[in-house]
Amino acid sequence: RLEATKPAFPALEGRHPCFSTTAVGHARSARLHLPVSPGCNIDCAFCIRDFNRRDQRPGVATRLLSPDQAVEITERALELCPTINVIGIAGPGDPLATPHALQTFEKVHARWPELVLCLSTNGLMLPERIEEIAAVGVTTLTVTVNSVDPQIQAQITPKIAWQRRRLDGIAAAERLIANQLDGIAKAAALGLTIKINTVLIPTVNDDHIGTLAQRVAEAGAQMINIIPLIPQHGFAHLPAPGMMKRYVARADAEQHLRVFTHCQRCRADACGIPGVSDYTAQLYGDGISAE
Ligand code: CLF
Ligand code: SF4
Repeated sequence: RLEATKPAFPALEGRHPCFSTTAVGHARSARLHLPVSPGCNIDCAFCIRDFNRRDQRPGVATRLLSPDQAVEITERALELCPTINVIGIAGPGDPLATPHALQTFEKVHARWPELVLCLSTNGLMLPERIEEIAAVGVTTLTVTVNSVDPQIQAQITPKIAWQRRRLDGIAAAERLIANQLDGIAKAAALGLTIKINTVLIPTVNDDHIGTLAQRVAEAGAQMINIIPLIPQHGFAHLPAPGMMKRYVARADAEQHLRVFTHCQRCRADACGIPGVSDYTAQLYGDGISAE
């Protein structure tokens, strides 16, 4: 595989665990997730957001932090784990549904300009906020795109909140997909490095991965991460995709994009090298109180 020898993103190789593409690059540096974004503006059928110390999955954090508390946590995390190079915001809700994520990035960037800032979003607000995202110093962007076909997307995200109104079904799906592709194109034009996260959902989007990868690549994405479904909530009745389904999905995606294969389905308050070290319990052990 290409990944084993040649970095796809030389400036990020060994500096970003999710944008390194050589065999050793992923385990060289750590990321800290700051759980500052409580709410969401869409409703994915597989998503349960929660605050607990137990679950190892996206959408979960120990507690919510204010932007100022996030700066304090960053300070503590950098002492605990000096290999942190990346500050990510990935929830527990959508980082663009509330203003806290960009306020936090601004504060972190002013204090530690050398750290890479990484944003993960569903993309609904991306076209509207992309200038601001780039201005606060974010350089790596992940957009979760689970389908580019409204018929499929309507099953995955049956409703969204858009311009103070609720959209359902196909109308919701069309708006979300259009904003995601437009947002990706705008982010690419501003020079951000863009990864797509796609949740692989058996019987729903598993035959659609090649088409999806082609469309997001055309829009300007450079990499894709296929994340196996955790069957829960509205998709609790579906099986998690087996090894063969994951292999086929990655092979389909690889026709169009670099495929990231080291994802650990991180919590929204993760701290350390994904899959290697975890400082979250130490970080939240005492001190900073809930909002
Ligand atoms: Fe965090 Fe995501 Fe940035 Fe990485 S995680 S915001 S791109 S710094 Fe990475 Fe974790 Fe997988 Fe995400 S392993 S869940 S892909
Ligand atoms: Fe959950 Fe993210 Fe979907 Fe919002 S966009 S419902 S936080 S998975």
